[in-house]
Amino acid sequence: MSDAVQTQSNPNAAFKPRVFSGIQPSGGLTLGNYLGAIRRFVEMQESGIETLYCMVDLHAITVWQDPEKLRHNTRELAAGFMAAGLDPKKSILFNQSQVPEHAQLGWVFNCVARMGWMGRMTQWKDKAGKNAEQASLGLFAYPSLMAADILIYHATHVPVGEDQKQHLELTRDIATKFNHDYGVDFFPITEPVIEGAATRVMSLRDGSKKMSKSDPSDMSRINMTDGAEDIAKKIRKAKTDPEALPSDAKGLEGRPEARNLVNIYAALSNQSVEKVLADVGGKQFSEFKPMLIDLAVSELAPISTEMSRLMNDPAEIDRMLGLGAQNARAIAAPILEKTYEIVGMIRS
Ligand code: AQP
Repeated sequence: MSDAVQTQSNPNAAFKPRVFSGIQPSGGLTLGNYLGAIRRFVEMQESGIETLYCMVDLHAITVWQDPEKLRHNTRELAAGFMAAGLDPKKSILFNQSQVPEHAQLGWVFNCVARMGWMGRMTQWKDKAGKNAEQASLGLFAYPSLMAADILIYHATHVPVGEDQKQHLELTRDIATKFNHDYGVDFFPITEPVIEGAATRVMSLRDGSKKMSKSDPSDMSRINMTDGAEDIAKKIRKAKTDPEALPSDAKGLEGRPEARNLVNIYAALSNQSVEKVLADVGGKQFSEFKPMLIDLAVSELAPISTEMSRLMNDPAEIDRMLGLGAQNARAIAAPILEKTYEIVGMIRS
């Protein structure tokens, strides 16, 4: 069992350990998704806990998606999952819209969650910006559907990047309020698993902004489909400062771009930041960047090659997603039925 699952205090002793997480097919996968989420997904899969990983297409349409691109991105995300080591024989891999119980439980949670809770979400504020009146209702209610994604499986642990911490807290609030309102102990209080040197990979152009698949600048991110040349170009052009690298983590304070590249190096090489700085401290970026390029290419190129191989057979990806959805529904359907019974719906 994963250390993260074992060592955290367990308010969910009555629930079987189960891991759920999802990624939006709202663009191509980035190095941020890979280091912050997918690598952790693979570790948890290999630890023997039951794992479900979802392409959350219903979340993706909270902002406009071209239908053909959405279909392509969903298949590409499935290919990325498998190329990075997720195995449909070990994990349940599926897309959200094929499991209607997510949206059905999401509606119940829309009636449990409060408007004020949603309005405080920083991702809502960032994405809706000053134009909240024009944002979709779905974007506002996004965290309620996310709570349903997790709780429809009674998932006890959710591996995510740092940016999702607030949404996970809200999931816990929804579970707590539901349990309290109906006088039950039905939903677990899910634990986020946020670990590693790269829980928040930053933009290569601006160390204060998260690396994101929807950033308008392609130079801000490394895509999991980028070839060696693009990876090298983006790292060579990544913003830095004129100082040499420090030899301890304290020396990265106030240097967000330097910190980001060191964190990426540490995560890709499975070393601590301290160990990396002990080795590279005193080097200029002109020396460090080629080291990072070699490492990133050697780690990412095989994944991108495998993704394109898998993308040559979209029918096989669709078949795999269909099977995954059936397996997911086998867990979700009884939990939805029980939820409906608890809230007083007639089931005949
Ligand atoms: N930069 C990042 N560093 C570490 N982890 C990250 N994640 C995303 N960006 C980083 C983690 O990846 C998982 C999937 O995220 P998502 O696609 O559902 O939504 P997101 O967090 O909004 O990701 P993006 O790339 O920024 O997508 P867009 O641009 O569409 O909003 C999550 O676990 C997230 O923490």
